[in-house]
Amino acid sequence: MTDLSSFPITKKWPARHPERIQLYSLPTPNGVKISIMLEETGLPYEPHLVSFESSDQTSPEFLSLNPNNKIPAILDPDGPGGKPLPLFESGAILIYLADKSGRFMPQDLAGRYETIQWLMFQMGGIGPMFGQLGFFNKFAGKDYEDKRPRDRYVAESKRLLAVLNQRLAERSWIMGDEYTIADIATFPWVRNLLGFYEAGDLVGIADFPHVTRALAAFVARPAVAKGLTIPQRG
Ligand SMILES: N[C@@H](CCC(=O)N[C@@H](CS)C(=O)NCC(=O)O)C(=O)O
Repeated sequence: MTDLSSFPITKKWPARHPERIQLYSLPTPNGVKISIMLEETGLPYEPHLVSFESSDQTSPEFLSLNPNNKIPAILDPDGPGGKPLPLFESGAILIYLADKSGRFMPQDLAGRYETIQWLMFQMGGIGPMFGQLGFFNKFAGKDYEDKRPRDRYVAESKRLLAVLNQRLAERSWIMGDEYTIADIATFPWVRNLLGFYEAGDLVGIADFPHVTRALAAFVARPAVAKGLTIPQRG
């Protein structure tokens, strides 16, 4: 019987199925990357809701797994060498789950590095820039009189969308015919930009038809539809 009791996070979020991957998350664009990946691979997992309303992410139990107080995080009872592996940062978790399942990552080394390159493009570009645009367009930053910060993130988001649009002009997915973790990382953020952040017109999304076509194919996948709802909000 797997025992995860030495991990303090399991005191706040007890593992009912300790033999399964424990997911600590919330259905945000970073969180759903991992629930979608888990749904796509079929790896058994147990989701736990980390509520921002009750500041769960800054609790000592959560910080014991991720000192950076951000979701998503996982605890795999069956990590390398059969030992439990705690992991945070969605890009690292996606690579780990791709390696564990043998899915959604090209088998050849050049293809692997190219996929990681586009994953990093999302992690270092699309995620942080779209996130700032959301802040300045919809949340607290929208009341700032000085529109220069907002305009800076609009311009940068447009530039990133143009790069992605060009990449997708002659490919179904970021890596071509093969759907990979680069897509799983990227499209939740594009969806959020157009939906929750209400920034479609602001970035001129009509100028990026290959992006919207791939986004439509992404959200039509059953595993994506399911992953977008996990963990269920209380
Ligand atoms: N680079 C991190 C970013 C994670 C992140 O920003 N998570 C947000 C939700 S999308 C969060 O947990 N925010 C809570 C907080 O900042 O207190 C990753 O990709 O895992």
